[in-house]
Amino acid sequence: MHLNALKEYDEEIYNAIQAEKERQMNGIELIPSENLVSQAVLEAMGSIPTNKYSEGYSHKRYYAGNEIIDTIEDLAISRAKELFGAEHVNVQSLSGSPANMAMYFALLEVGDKFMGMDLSMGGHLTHGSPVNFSGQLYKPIAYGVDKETEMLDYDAIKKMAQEEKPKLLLSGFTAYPREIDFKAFREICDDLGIYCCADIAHIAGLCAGGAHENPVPYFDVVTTTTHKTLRGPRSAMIMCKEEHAKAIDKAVFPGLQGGPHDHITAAKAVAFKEALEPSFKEYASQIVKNSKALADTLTSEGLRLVSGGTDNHLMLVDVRNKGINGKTAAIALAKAEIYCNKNTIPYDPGTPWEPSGIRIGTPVLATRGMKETHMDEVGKFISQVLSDPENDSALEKVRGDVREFCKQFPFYK
Ligand code: DSN
Repeated sequence: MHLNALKEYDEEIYNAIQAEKERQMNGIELIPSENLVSQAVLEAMGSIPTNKYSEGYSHKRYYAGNEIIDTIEDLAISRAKELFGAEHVNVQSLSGSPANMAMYFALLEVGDKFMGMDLSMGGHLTHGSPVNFSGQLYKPIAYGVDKETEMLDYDAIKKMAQEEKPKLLLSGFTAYPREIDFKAFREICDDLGIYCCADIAHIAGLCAGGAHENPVPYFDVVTTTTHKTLRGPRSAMIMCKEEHAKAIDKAVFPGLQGGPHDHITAAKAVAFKEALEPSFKEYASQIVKNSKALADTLTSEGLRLVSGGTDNHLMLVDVRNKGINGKTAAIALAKAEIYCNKNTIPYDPGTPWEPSGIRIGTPVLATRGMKETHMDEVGKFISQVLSDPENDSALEKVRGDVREFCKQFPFYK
């Protein structure tokens, strides 16, 4: 990475950025919402469209000099449409939470009822949590997973929707390890005549790469971040049916945002071009293959996985049979330079701060070129740490092995 001007002008920030790069390269990154962007995406993010103001939309701006920004935004939109089969795309949304806010603003009135997944079962804060605007401005009804199978029970969701009569049913999760039956959600919404929406932030890359069902062509509104499995810059977009295009665009600007971040729009366009390459299909499929292989190793190491396994990029590991909670597990793993996040599991007797599980995933591993065969080693590193989490010298030994292992998979120069 060439950061020459930065190095010369601000050594403290330069050194911190270099140290973060080293950390990312030395360790095993298992946080399923993270990824590593390409050099081309990085370059677009650090480019001069950042200097521009361009309130409004392509070819209808409130500031002069936006003809080239229009080209950038048009390219991002047309590539996103092609990638997901979307009728309309808003690429100005700044991040996942504002994208969901725009979706609610466009389709609901304050005080309306909608159904989303409980945060503690795998939903997101913006799916109706009481501590979030989505739970404060609207009346959220939370559904969860079945207590036995720890999977979505579509009949139960349907029954709840029939009883509660929400105006909108939201699918899409941050900690659900199974493939979502989007068609089942569509059927429930069709029966009740309600909006059918999804937040596919976690699985967007899997949907784009054909490794997972893509709901965009037949859902009303689908939001996503662009930086998770989609492997783009830290941002978001909203895809919808043409009939909702005006309301979505109005909700984003002027409803919620001012000037779009044009350098990030450029980087999104680059990421979408990458995701349209045939190699992205292999990438999406490799994420899932790695995830299943890692799940197999962890299971054979005696760890319990929520729902018994995974169909996507992530899994939830219930660490209680190691006599620890998710917080202790995540801290011990980080000492060995293996990064994950503590996470609640369905019907967790613990708290969000000290939950019973950890959430791990494989998007970064696949980006670094790891295959199923490497997952055995990754799983065994995890198992070694969780079997002896208080033993600092054992963790130090795993850390050394992890560093050696990671040297095989360089990414940033
Ligand atoms: N914070 C993200 C995650 O880690 O899943 C969701 O926005």
